[in-house]
Amino acid sequence: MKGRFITIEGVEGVGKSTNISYIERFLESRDIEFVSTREPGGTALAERIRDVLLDKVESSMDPMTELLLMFAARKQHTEELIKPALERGKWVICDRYTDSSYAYQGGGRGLDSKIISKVEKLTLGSFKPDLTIVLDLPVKKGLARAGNRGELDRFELESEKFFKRVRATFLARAKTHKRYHVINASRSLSAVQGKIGAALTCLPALRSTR
Ligand code: Z5A
Repeated sequence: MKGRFITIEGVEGVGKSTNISYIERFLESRDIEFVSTREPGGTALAERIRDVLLDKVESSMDPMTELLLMFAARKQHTEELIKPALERGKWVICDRYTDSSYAYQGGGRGLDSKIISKVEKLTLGSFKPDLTIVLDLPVKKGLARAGNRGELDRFELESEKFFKRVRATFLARAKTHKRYHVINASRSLSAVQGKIGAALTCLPALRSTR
């Protein structure tokens, strides 16, 4: 792939959207063409699956159904948008990707990570991000930051315990590979963005711009 694939992860309210805007400005200032996208979603079909996944009417959704819908949306998104953009040399910034499935459907819902890994291999093969930024924040702080945004979706209705398991899974996964950069999102926005900039310049294509 000619472009680079960057994902940004973390529990609710850690500042993913806010910091994606920073990454966009960072790449613009270096004349790097990029596409910003999100999961679940990113294409017309995947956004329709997102609507089902987030709809609180679907309170009886089985965890395995939820996992398969996440990967169905991801497969479509990856083949229709992400890979073609990377092949054209564009960078892709994605708000959540496969690590969220390990954290939410694995850590949160209790599905075995080996099963998730099988579904990942079946749908994506060995395709993975080049860089994954995990924004980390105590769950209470994240929920407080995200609060007051109107009606809650199916995930936002989950308990603090659920989100603590999600956070723990992100942190455990981040220890397994050098593509992860964990950033303390409790700090000021400028401090967080300084760390994100440093993580970006670790990518081979940007090393010379350090
Ligand atoms: N999901 C899943 O289960 N499995 C999967 O495989 C995938 C997803 C891909 C999609 O939600 C849901 O799908 C998600 C997991 C599940 N559910 N949950 N929870 P989403 O990603 O679309 O939405 P979200 O996670 O709920 O994101 P969010 O609430 O929009 O949060 P955010 O983007 O991380 O935060 P933000 O909007 O950038 O910032 C929140 C506020 O904090 C805002 O007012 C900022 O100005 C402020 N902020 C940000 N940084 C700072 C700092 N450093 N200091 C002070 N204030 C700050």
